[in-house]
Formats: sequence, C-alpha cells, structure tokens
Amino acid sequence: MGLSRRTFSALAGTTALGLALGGSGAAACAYAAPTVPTGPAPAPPAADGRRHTIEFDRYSLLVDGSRLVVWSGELHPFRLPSPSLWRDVLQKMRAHGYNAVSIYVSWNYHSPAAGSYDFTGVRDLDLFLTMAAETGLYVILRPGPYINAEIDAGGYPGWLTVTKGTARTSDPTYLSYVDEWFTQVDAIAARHQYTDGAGTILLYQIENEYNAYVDQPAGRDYMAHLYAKVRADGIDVPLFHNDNGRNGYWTPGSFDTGGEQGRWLYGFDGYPSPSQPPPDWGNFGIGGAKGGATASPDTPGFVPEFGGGWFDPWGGVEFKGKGYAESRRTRDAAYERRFYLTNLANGITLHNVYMTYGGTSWGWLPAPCVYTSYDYGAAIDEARQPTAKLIPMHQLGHLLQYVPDFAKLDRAADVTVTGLKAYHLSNPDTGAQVYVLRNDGTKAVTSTVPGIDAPVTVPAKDARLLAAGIQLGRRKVRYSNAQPMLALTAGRQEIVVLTGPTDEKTVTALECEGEPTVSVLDGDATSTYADGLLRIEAQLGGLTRVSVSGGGVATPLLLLLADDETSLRLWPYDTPSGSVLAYGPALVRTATVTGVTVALTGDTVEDAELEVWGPRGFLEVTWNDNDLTTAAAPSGSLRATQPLPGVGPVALPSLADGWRKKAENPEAALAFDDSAWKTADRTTSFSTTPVPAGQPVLFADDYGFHYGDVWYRGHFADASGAQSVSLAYSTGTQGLLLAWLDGQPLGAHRMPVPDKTSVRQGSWTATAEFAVPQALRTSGPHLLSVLVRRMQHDMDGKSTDTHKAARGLTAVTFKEASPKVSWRLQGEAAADPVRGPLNNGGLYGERNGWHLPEFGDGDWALGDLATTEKRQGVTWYRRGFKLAVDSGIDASIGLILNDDVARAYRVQIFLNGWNMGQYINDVGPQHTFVLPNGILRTRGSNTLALAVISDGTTASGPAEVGLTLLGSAAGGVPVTTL
Ligand code: IPT
Repeated sequence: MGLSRRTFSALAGTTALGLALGGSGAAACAYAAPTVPTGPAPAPPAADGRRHTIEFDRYSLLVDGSRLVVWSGELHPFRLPSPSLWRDVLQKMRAHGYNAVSIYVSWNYHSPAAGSYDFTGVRDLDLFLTMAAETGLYVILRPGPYINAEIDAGGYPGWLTVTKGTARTSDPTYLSYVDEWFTQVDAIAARHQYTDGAGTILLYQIENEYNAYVDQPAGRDYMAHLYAKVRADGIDVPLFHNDNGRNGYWTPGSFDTGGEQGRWLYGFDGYPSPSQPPPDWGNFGIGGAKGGATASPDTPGFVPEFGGGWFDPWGGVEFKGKGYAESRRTRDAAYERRFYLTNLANGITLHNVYMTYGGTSWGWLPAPCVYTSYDYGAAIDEARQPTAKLIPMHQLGHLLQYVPDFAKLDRAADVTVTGLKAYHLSNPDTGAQVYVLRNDGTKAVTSTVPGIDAPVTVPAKDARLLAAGIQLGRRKVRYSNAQPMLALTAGRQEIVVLTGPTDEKTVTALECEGEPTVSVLDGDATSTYADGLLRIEAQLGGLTRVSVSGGGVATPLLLLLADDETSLRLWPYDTPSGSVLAYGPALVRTATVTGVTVALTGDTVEDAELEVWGPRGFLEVTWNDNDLTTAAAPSGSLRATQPLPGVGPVALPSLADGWRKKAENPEAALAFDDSAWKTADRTTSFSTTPVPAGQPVLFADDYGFHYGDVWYRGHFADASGAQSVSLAYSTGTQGLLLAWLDGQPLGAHRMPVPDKTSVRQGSWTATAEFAVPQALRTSGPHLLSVLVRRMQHDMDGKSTDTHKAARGLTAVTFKEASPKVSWRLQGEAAADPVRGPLNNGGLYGERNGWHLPEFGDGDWALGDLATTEKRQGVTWYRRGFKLAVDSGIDASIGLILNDDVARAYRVQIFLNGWNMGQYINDVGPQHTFVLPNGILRTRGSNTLALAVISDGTTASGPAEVGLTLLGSAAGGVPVTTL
C-alpha cells in the first residue's frame, strides 16, 4: 500500500527534524549532499513552530529532505497600498498553483530620513509575512538594498541621494546606511523564517543585478559585507543574488561568505524578447564566458526573475507607451507556455515570474521611465482581476507541486519530433519521461513523439508538456498526449487531472495488470483494453470524467480530462485531514475540513455549479460560511443542488458635476511670505551634477526635498537691461517648469528627452529661456518664482550613482545682466505619517492639506470641470462621493480621466488624501487609475481632490472624470479602511 501524501510529508518532516537535531541541518557549515527520497513534495508551508531544513543539490531545493520546485510569483506590497488586499492577491496566487511569493522591500518606502524607519500601516512588512504564511506560500525576500524595480532611485531613499560615498560599493559611509536598513528589515524577517517554523521565508536575496565591480574588491567586499550583515542579523535561510542574465556573476565561492558553504545559491534573471524563440539557458544552456552550464554546476537552476510581462513607458512622441494591454498581448498565455516550459526544460526548478501582480506605483513611487500603473501585463491585473494568463500558471503550478518527478530531471536522449523543437528529459529515480514540445513557427504543427502513440498538436508560437512512463498516484500513465495537472487522493478514490485545448482529441494510456472496469461518467470518451494497457480516448470539452476501477489497483481512479478553461475551475487544496478538490466557482480561496464539513471560501462572478471531492466521510459543504444543500454525485463528489449565485450589479455615482474649485500658487506673487522657506545657501553637493561656478546649490534634495513639486523664489535687486533669463533644470523625463517674474507668467517649459540613449538611466536636463518683459527690465526689487515638477530620481542600474543626479533647478543666468539672486525654496512638508514619504510633493495645496478628506472646502467656488480658461499654474478640484457596494461584493473600481489630447495639463489624483498617481493629458497612455479598496471606501464617503497643473499654452481640463467598474465578484476578502 502506498503512503498518502499527508503521511509521507509528516514522515519526511520527522526525518528532517532528526537530521537538524543531529547537527547536519541548515545551520551546519559543511555541505554534505543530503540523502534524497523521491516522493511527494512537502505539504504547503505554514508557521508551524517546527524546525525545517532548507538545503539543495544541483537539481532542486530540498526542504526537510524533500524536493521542492519553487513556482513563485512576484508581488510588491508597496504597489498595493491596502494590506487587506495583500491577502486577496496572495490567496489568488496560492489557488492558481503558485507555492511562493517573491517580494522586493523598498528602502525608500520605509525611510523618510536617515535613522527613521516605519513599518506600520501600508508598510507593515510583518503583517505581509504573516499573511503569506497563513496563505501557505513560501516567501522569497528581496530587500536590496538596491532593487531597481522601476521605482524612484531604484529603491534608495531620497535622503540617500545626498550622502557621501559611492552607492553599491564597499564605501564605508554607504555601508553604514545599508546596515541601518538591513538591521530594520532583518529584525522583522528573522521572526518569519521557515527554518524555525516562525514563518515561511525560504530564501533571501542580497543586492540585485549587481554587475559592476564583479571582479574588483569594491564589489566583492560589498557583497561579503551584505552577506555577513544578514547572517549577523540572524537570517539563516539560503541567500542568493539575481544576476543580470546567466553571466556567472556571484556564483558560490566568488566572494567571501564567511567560510559557509551550501547556503548560497546562484540565481540569474531573464527578460527575453517575446518575438524571438526562447533562449536555452539554465543548467543545460548557454551563457557568457563564465555562464551557461558551467556557471554554477552544484546549485539548482534558479531564475529569481523571469519576465511575465513588461513595464510600459510614458506615451507621447518620446517613448510611445502603448498601455498594458500590449504587454499582456505580447506575453500572453502561449508566451508563458513557450518560455516557462523552456525554462523547465533547461533545468530551472526555482522559477519566479516578474510580475505576477504588478500593482500601482502610486504617489511618487515610479522611476522616471514609468507612469503610475505597474500592471505589467501580469497574470493578475492591476485591478486584482484574474486574466487568461493564469491558465498555464495554474496547470503547471499544480503539476509541479502534485507530481514530484519534475523536481529531478536529467537531459535524456534527443528525440526528433518533426516540425517542433523537442526537449526530452527524464527522472533518473522514477524513469518518468518528460517532453517539452515547442512550436516557434506561425502555423500549428501536428506531429508524433516516440513512445507516445497518439498525435500531438502544438499551436503556432506555443508549447506543451507531455509525460510518459509517469506514476500519477498509484497508476502509471504509459503515455498521454494531454498534459498532466495533478494527482491526489480524495476519500476512497484517486483523482488524476489531464488538460489540453478545447476540442482536442486526447489519448491516455494507463498500465493495468488486468482488465479494469471503466465507465464514462461525463463527456465524450471511449476506452479499449489490450495487453495490459487501457487506452482512453476523449475529445476535450468541459470536464470529461472516466472512472477506472480494478486492473490491479485497489483504489479506484477518477480520471478528469479538462479543457484549458475548465482546468481553471478545478481547485485542489491540501488540508491536514486530506485533499480537497473543488470544481466550479471562479475562485476557491481556502478549504478547511472540520469533522464532516468541508468549508470553502471563494468568489463567483457568474452563477456557478459547485462540486467537491473531499476526505472520507465528509457530508457537508459550506460556501463563504453558508450551508449548502448537496447531493452525492456519480463521480464520488458532493454537488450543490443549487448554483452559487453570481455577483449582483454595482452602482457607481456620476462625478460629472458638483465640484468645488480653487486656484493656488500664491508663491508666484510678490506679496507671498517665504521667510520660513529654506535659503539656498549651500555651495557643495554630493550630487553627480556639478554645482555651477559662482552659484549656490539649487538642487532640491540637498535641502531635504525629495519628492514631487518644488518651488523656488529668487529675490534680486535689479533687472535693468536683462533681456532674458535661462533656467537650467533637471527632473527626469516629463518634467515641467513654470516661471513667473514679479507675479507675471514668463511661460512654461517641458522636459524633452535630450539623452535618448537610455530610457532607464541618465539624467534628463534642459534649459528654459524666457524673455524678460520690457516693463520689468528695471531696478527692483524683483522676484523670480519657479515651480519645478520633478519626476523622481534615476535608478542606479549601472552602479554609477545616477540616482544622485540633481533634481530641481540647477543654474540660473540672465542675458545682458547678472543680478545677484538670493534663492529660497520649498518642497514637500514633513512626511505624512500614515501615507508615507512618497505621498506628497510641495504644492501649496499639498502643504496646506487641500488633498485631505478633512479639509474644509466650503468656501471654494462651485464650478464645472471643463474650463475654457488658459492659466499658467495650479488649480484644485474637490468633491465627495458615496459608494454603497454590497458587503458581499468585491468591486474593483477605477477613476477615468479623459480629454482632448491637445490640452497641456497634468493631474495629481488624491483619493481620501492618498496620491493615486499622475495623469498627463497630452502624453498618456494611462487614463484609468485603479483605486484600491481600503483607501477607497466601497461603503461610505470618499473625497476626491485633483491638483491640476496647466502650462498656460492651452485651455485646461480635465473635461471628463468618472468612476468605472474594473471587475466584481461575490466574495472577496474583508477590507479594513485605511
Ligand atoms: C530587472 C530588475 O531586476 C527589476 O528590478 C526590474 O527593473 C525589471 O528588470 C524590469 O521590470 S533588470 C533586467 C530587465 C535587465
């Protein structure tokens, strides 16, 4: 009799515990290849309070001695500012077959100033890690210190951009700040490690794509320092780095890990072009001089980031961002099969898809190259809606967890499959044969694979995985031209699921010792038996069910053949009482077994049937805490006699009118009192931008202003003879400058992109030149007022301190005059303690709380949105709106802005005080802004405030502002209002 999955895991756990106590566990220094039992992967992880070992060999990770394929998805907690919704996305990932979540932790998000750190509210890392453990997901933690990630300064805090020393090197000043950050993160991380069962952190990354100084002391010492610091902070899970491609950088032994071996993994990332055939890499493939198969022969194939979409740049003539539908189109479900299966065929057993949920770069989070949405074209969209890209993830994720053979594959004899690229692998312990068949052409190919006695069709630009001679549960599948998805035991029977496209003709051949009893319970299937082989032929459509009993195996088998869409409605769950398989609803989030009851939580969109297979003796099913009336069904399941109701309608109010309006920028006027502003009195800076000779430092960061808009007021005595004034400024792309002299508009200047050689790096600088009006070329006093919209700091991908390029004004000169100007400047006020340091810039309205819900706007004029007014400056619009979404509905709501593209203005969107992003009307491409529930009150009152900057060259808007429903489901997670 075989061991049940559960019994086996428990035994494996016990063995591992014995090993750990015996001193050869994860904490041991000497690395001895662990003995490797083959068998089911461990049960989903939890904060179970037990000790666990995390080891590896060249094939895979070994957790408590059992092989584990890590099938992970990237999600950035900082891009979903609503902790309740973290649970929603985590549960969706787990339900769709991911067993791990990989997260960057962004230093800037947590640190408004040196020595000041905040891990509360939307920044509550501890809570995120607890939720991940509660969801049953491993965590791959990636706290940088440098992360890149299309975030301001690549994750470095604004204050770090004005510090001494070269970042990403062993410079002592820089390292002292890094230690400060790691101390903070590690204090939390150390409480959530899987090694002691306190949480589910499995792996920890230091640095990211660190390819500078690879062979130099500054780099090696830096990496050694990070390694030692993390260990000293009590992190004892394996550490790794993410190489920018399989270059063989930072492989084991390449830097000092304090004599430790076997606790450092080599990882590399890949963002191949979707229009080229997938590259071979990993353990079997190509790489640079030190890369390819030789890069790290003793560690498992590990891709800490593999492109699951791509970021979209701003629109307009410079970057031509097209919106995220395009990323999702070029990296669709077929892309996932083609590229991810190629990865598996190349020996990758740790696989993280960047991004799985991209989210929102709200506030001033985005690096200059991207706009607010970071949807990424990911499998779960920014509005938390599942997309068709989840189909391959779901099928493969469950397969890799439920069928252990995939964790240990060697390259096997090449096979020729006409018209297709074929990879042949086999498991040396079980003899299972695995084929990855890829079609790089533009027409579907039908071909045959040696040993699989049925034709296989691979659509154009697609791939599939087939297995032969593989044990699925207690039976061996000699071959099938359908892809296996899972095998589990539910009560008295085993269930095996195989998948393929709708209408596909499949053949599945099971080895049987005698003739079994076969009955087709549902769908279009026939079977024949001869010579110990049961051949089941079926045409896929919905769920084809075939029951097989006898044939030498005591436990009956329910074979489920699902077409791709249907496979996405099959939800396997492990519970301590045994496996549960639910079928029907749009999402099953959790399954628990108590006594005779299987309790499910989840979502429906349409009305949905519900059918449940569960442990022996279960009699009842609840759905979202409601008792269901069920009946026993022929497949050994319980079926709800009534469909689960789908989601009801969601009413959204119109935002067309009812706005209050107020113009600001008093800073432009002579009379404004700037005596409390900072005086620009610095003469030196650690910026990479040179300080112009004879002028003070005007760079905003040097005065503690790091995000968003900054105001300058230059006082000078005499403008006699001055023909024009030149304002040099540096902002990152899409920067904007507005200038006034003595309160009169001089004009606006927009940042072009002078350095087109690199979208991601480089400093965007420009000079605006304005004629000085004749009437003002007089002796003074005069006032030059300048508003600069900064677009965040560059990232530092090449380790050249590009994040230290100046932001704001850099130099000011006059033609035919050289008055002595004394400058004062003002950026953002003190960081909002709730919404964090990146929520606000330095507009007058922001400094005075006009964006906050509690602000009293009763004396503002009631006005329409669309305006014919041409005015250079800042105007605010505010209005409230109420929502009354049924408490059982998860509605995902967005804000849409639209206007004539000729109008030159931009809008910062504040919802209940939270900066939900920036709309640039004449650049785009983003028009829809996701409003996360928690910030958005779906049952209650909301305040919307729009800060509009117009450059005065056209009439301003916005013309159209409205709410839109981006998705809804009956179900969801409880949401706490922020
Ligand atoms: C890779 C980075 O590691 C990641 O932080 C992010 O920036 C990603 O790119 C792109 O979204 S870098 C790789 C594309 C060279």
